[in-house]
Amino acid sequence: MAVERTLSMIKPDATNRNLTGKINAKFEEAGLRIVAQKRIHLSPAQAGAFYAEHKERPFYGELCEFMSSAPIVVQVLEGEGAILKNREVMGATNPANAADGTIRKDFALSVGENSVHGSDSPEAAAREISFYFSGLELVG
Ligand code: IDP
Repeated sequence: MAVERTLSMIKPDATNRNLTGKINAKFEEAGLRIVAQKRIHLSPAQAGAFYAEHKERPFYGELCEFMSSAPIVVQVLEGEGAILKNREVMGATNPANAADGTIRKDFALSVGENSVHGSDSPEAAAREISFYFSGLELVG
């Protein structure tokens, strides 16, 4: 399987509860390497731009408000099959449906406040990584 990179966000509900280290441990235990990472605070407009593909969905306003409510940690994870592997480590969108041992099962509060984001395709990963990181910030 090819080595891939994927974009991850540790969301406000998790940064508020000081869970960055515990979540990063799950990534590293799964063989995902954190090759870039920074803590930022999105404006509502920046959150809206990141989630533009969801703008027709009923939860879009709530999602943008939540994602700009506190700092987030944005990161690039690297590894074999990293995009799918990260989705597995994250668990289902709704923590009620997430498998045991996943980040969302262990830490998420609700379907909205679900602790992490991960790119869902190679195209999304490329777009989302370049949304937050320049080439100079990505360690080879
Ligand atoms: P994903 O993050 O698992 O890929 P998506 O369906 O792409 O899930 O939704 C993006 C984000 O929007 C979710 O992670 C969650 O924070 C939020 N979201 C999704 N569905 C709902 C909902 O029904 N109510 C509130 N927020 C939602």
